Amino acid sequence: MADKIKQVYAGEILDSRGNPTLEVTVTTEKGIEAKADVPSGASIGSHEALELRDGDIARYGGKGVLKAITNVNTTINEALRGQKVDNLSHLDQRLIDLDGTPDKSRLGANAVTGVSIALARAMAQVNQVPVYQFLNDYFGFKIKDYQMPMPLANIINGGKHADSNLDIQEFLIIPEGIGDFNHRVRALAEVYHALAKVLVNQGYDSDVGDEGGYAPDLSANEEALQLILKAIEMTNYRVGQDIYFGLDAGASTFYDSAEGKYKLDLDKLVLTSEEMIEYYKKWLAVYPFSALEDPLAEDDWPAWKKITDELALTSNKLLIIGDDLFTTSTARLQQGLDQGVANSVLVKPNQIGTLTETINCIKLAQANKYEVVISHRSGETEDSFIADLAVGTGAAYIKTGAPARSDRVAKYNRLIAIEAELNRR
Ligand code: 2PG
Ligand code: MG
Repeated sequence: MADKIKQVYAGEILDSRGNPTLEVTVTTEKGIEAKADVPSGASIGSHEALELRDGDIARYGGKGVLKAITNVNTTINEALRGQKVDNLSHLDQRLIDLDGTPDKSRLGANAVTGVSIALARAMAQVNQVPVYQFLNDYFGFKIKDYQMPMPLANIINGGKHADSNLDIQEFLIIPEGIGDFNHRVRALAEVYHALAKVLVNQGYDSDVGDEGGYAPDLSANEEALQLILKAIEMTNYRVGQDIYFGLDAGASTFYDSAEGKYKLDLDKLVLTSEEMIEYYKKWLAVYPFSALEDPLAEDDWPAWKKITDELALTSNKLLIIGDDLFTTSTARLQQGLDQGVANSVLVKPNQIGTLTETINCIKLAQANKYEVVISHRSGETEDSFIADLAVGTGAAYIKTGAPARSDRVAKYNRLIAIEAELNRR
């Protein structure tokens, strides 16, 4: 007889920034217990689903999540209790219907995401398979040979993720030329440690930002690239063969929508959309880039179209990734597909709510040959679900921070374990 949900329960825990978040537990009548911890963003796209916070300044400065927790423990628990643990999309649809808003603002996207992921884990346990395999089987990806994703690792943090003067949010390294996942992680760690030496030698801080990357004050945004170049050169890895550059500009955070200008305070520049594109092109001519995420603001569609036409089509393999642009929404991704904007999508389950909606976005991207980059949030926990999500959906890339701090390393370690498990098969 099919197992049934006994209880859906949420409690308040802390994320990697020391802010409250939800831990959701699903228990079943046959004794299964599955958990999910919910991540949280800092540079949040305005088209994302709503993360419900209490707003009670006396508790955690207003960031408490007791309302979202109450929604799990009352409305959601009452609706799901007694349901069979066998049809995730059906249960996700119940969550969507219960919420009834376009942005999950009634129940809170944080409540919905936690429940959806905990349900997926419970179903994997019922089927006695790893989570990545459950996702592949249940959602019909038909992957026979699982591939390990290529990591994009943020080793210098700026923007809203660090108390540094960098306008650009994330400076990434991507070990495109390295085959084994295990070795990719080793390369990330070796470059990361070399970068600490470079920073200290030049008298800069080697303290870190929200995603474990260093957070020095620099003289210009481009200096971050120069420092990373030096760091790679100190290792045995070849720049532009083993390791490539990437960035997540997080451009919505320095775009002044009233003026229609990009304001790079550190570089003392106020740029039009066209000039912003030229700014990146100068960097692309010097450093071997393989990924540009959110180079332009979330609703600057004409400029997105221009940068896609100028860069994605001309250069061989440059990922132009929409994060705040697409917010894991099939509607916004479809708009991008219709207009020929970007060629890759960043996927964060809590930007949209349920896992089923997340998978729909992944499938829409894959059907249209857009690359999928599964992503952490800047506020994380030790939950490593996104590692299984990447492998189980055949996503070619994963972005999960520096190879440091447990909240980031948990995902790398889970991927190392998955690779070892696949190699033993
Ligand atoms: C991003 C993410 C993760 P946040 O912009 O890609 O790196 O940041 O979670 O703050 O939105
Ligand atoms: Mg981003």
